[in-house]
Amino acid sequence: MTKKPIRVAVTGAAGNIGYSLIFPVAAGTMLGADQPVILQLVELPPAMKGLEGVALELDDCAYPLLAGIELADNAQDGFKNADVVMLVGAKPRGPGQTRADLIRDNGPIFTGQGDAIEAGAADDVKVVVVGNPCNTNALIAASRAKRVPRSSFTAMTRLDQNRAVGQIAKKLGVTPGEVKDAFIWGNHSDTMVPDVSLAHIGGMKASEQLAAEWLAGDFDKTVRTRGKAIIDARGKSSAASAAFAAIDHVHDWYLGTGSNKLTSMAIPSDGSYGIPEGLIYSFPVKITAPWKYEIVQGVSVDAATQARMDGSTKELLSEREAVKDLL
Ligand code: NAX
Repeated sequence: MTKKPIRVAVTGAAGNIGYSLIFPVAAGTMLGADQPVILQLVELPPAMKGLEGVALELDDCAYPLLAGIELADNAQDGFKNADVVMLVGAKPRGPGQTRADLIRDNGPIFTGQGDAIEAGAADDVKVVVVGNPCNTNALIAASRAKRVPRSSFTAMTRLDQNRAVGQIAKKLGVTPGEVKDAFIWGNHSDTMVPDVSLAHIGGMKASEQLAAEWLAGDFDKTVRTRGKAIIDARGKSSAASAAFAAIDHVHDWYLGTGSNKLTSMAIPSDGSYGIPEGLIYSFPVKITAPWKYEIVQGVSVDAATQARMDGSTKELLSEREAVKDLL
């Protein structure tokens, strides 16, 4: 029997990431090869003409699973009955703009979108925030949608995890699929903490195969600063890799992590590992059932990692302080 379509709303659908994201979603890469989807694509009014062109291309792909395409120039219409909401659209950081300025600039977008989720999305809607600063934007949206459980609001650190896996695979000359259970703590910013303490390749711990000096040096720096390296090389920020990471995030949340025991998701802290409750912080999580995650407990955190995790916490607390009037 054909399954009921899942309604997936995407903001910024005509932007760089959006254009790489919605085609594989329509193809079944995110929610499964037998799962019909209805795309609810949301853009700002000036970008609607471009979005209409994207919709024409979606028609032309004749995706067997695509049960509908709806376009909206506002979140209230765009999020109606949505089962999954992917908040990608946001203003990019302008020249000379600080992170604090960006937070203030983008914050109001996420109050409006949180209100729209509250007003019209499905009761059991699941949300992933990609637009930066994604952790704090997720906090803002969650605080406006009181009807929806906080745990349904997440932010994306999967791109950072994938970058870590990619670096390890390249170093060892294996495929990324052979590298398991690397993850990210903290904020999606350069205070993030890539952690390979649970990682393994071919049944051997990563720490037994990789030099500690490389892990603490080049590896760590490359993962944390990869976004900038891509902007420097392409003249544009990551788009396809970010889109596929968003797909991985939602895929694993719904369908499980496959041969990995865990994945990274920025989620509301429950106080685990001393992270203040409610802060949207990236943890290693295991998926226990469709749309259910649990923080992996018992990871042994050494003093150096703890100090860096505290640094990311401090940054997130100051971001929260900067938007406290929006919460
Ligand atoms: P683009 O500027 O190419 O596209 C953004 C799109 O969003 C535009 O089409 C714009 O019209 C639309 N938009 C803006 N405000 C909107 C609103 N209120 N409602 C609906 N649509 C809206 O940016 P793109 O390269 O696609 O990046 C999007 C966001 O992802 C940025 O905030 C960026 O910083 C963030 N990223 C997050 C990453 C992560 O790992 N969490 C990595 C990649 C990326 O940098």
